[in-house]
Amino acid sequence: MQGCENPQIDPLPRRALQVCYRAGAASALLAEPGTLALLGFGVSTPASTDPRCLQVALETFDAPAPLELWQVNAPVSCGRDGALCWSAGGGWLFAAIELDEREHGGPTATARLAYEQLHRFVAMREARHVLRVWNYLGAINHGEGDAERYKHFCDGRAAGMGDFFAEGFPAATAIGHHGDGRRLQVYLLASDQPGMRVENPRQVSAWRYPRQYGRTPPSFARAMLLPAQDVLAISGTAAVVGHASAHQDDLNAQLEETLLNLEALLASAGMATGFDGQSPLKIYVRHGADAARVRAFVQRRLPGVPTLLLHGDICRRELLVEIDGWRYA
Ligand code: 3EB
Repeated sequence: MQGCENPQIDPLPRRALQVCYRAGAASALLAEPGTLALLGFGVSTPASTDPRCLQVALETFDAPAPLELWQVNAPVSCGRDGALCWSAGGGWLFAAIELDEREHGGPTATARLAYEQLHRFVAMREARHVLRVWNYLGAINHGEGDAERYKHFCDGRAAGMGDFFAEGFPAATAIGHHGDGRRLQVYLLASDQPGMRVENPRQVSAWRYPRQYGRTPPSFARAMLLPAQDVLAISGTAAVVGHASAHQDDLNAQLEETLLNLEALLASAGMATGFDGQSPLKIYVRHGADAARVRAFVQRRLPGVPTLLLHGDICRRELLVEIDGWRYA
């Protein structure tokens, strides 16, 4: 982890959501005012039963494993609703669900159920505008062609969404974890005001991908400008140009292409170029053996940016790396 500079110094504006990586004990971070969510990575982080805590099933290459902290400038309430955990405050909502495919009949039915339950819950809340979703599933590339598990996930996700996103999809990430292969984790950020979707002019919008990538095109926007705040929530971004994967087997070229895509997104959102100490990024690396090269790239090309390196499979087999995160104006 590269450091998150003292995010506590300036008081948060009233509507703000602050995301950063922090070292330290989960209990202390949960006790800070305005903590909406606390995400741990891998098996090494102590689990907590607080509904605001989620243990993400991706191992990190960073030691000690940092925590991702979401904070708002308002009192926070939280609870559980069936398999779902949630917290809310200041017009923001965090909701998470974890399901075991063995109990729900495979990846399609499980993704469908996860999205139906999230959709049902969010629809009852004031914060009903889903801005950003993260999806972590096991063995994402297992199965050939249309039988690949990611394709089944895309089917179930679209079915579970129903017409809830008729006005446009949220920003998203979908990554394969190396934990218990039947465990699906989905968590989201919603708000009481809509955000603004941003697409990447260098890329075909994912929901318009041609048939060769699957029966059901992936249901996500490339990025989302958060409401009432100059913050861009950036979807999983990889070396996809047009609709094709670029630079097969070339890690550095994929990383450079991914940076070009990230810069194109910033431009498309009307933001200045570059990332800085306020803009935490996650970098998903397919092969553990590539982690050192990815870290060297990040130090050279994204100096001073808080980054978290995670071991995860990208939904197209030829893609070695993917980046998502936040850009604060
Ligand atoms: C891509 O550009 C890479 O299925 O939710 C990126 C972000 C990708 C989100 C998803 C997939 C998803 O198509 C893959």
